[in-house]
Amino acid sequence: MAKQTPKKHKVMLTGVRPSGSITLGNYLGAIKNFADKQGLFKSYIFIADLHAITEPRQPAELKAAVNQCMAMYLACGIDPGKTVIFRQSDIAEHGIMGFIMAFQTRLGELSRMTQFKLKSAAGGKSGVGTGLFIYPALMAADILLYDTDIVPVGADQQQHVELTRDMCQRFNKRYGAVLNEPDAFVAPVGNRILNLRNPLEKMNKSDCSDNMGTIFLSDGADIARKKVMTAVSDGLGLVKFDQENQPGISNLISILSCITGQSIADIESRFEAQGYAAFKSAVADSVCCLLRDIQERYRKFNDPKVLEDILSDGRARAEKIAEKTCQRAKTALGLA
Ligand code: AQP
Repeated sequence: MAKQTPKKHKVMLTGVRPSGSITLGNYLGAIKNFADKQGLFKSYIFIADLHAITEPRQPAELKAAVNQCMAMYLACGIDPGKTVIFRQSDIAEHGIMGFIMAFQTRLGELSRMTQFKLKSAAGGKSGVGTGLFIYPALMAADILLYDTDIVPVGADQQQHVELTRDMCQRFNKRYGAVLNEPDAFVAPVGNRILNLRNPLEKMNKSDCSDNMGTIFLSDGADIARKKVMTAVSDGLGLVKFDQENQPGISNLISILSCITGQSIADIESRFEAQGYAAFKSAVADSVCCLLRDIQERYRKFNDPKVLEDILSDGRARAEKIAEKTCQRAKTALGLA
């Protein structure tokens, strides 16, 4: 039986779909946490382009979004010297392993996924593509192929990492200790950045409020400031972290805390006697400063030759690991 060999280093992996411009939610919920920890683990980050085709897209737009995502990773501090950066569709094993993992799950489990329920309800059942239903199996494959131990994700993806653990346990129970069981890392603050116009909804790449509820990492300073200053608040006039009664203000506190590293308690006391205008202005300053730094680096890295070289190196390094794990799974199944 082909089993895992013991590892020298723990493995960390995450990915973002190139399904639009990267948002402040993607950054604070996943990319920043990954970048902060990349030296501590054997690290892999990928551009989840196969996940981006769960909905139909213009091919040219997808290609452009892949390059943008790649340059944004670098601009957000992902260091190719410490992290293997690759494009999911470059590694054929994601497709094979995704197919294998699809057979380790049940219709009931996939239908219970909150994101499937929310997005299918919004789209109307008849218009829901199979991709939305089945993609957690591909996500499990993405994670398991690299013997991943830790997956930094936002709260919306935690359930899918838990399902990955279930699939992994089921596979190992049937076929031996072949796959490594991962854990999600969900940061205590910033794991669910909310839409600035509707703080009951997650901040999404596809924003229904004329994009005024979502801060994109590519936003100019004027527009980003306007989005923060016009963010929905409440009539209480208190800068207090209370997600139930003050979701909009609590969201802005989380954003400020994640960007500056100040604790929630420190932020509350700093703005205790000040109104929302002063508080929002401080949040806007921190966001604009972050975006300015990211965009400066983005301009530096957005060179097709540089990006292609990094991706081709990442492909070679990721492929070696993915091939081995996939082979192990195929052998266990009797396919090799
Ligand atoms: N609002 C958020 N707060 C915290 N974390 C978030 N993530 C996404 N939105 C937030 C985390 O970012 C990582 C990459 O997510 P993705 O590529 O799966 O993004 P998505 O969920 O497809 O993005 P959107 O913005 O929700 O896109 P649409 O509008 O196309 O559905 C993940 O770790 C995710 O948890």
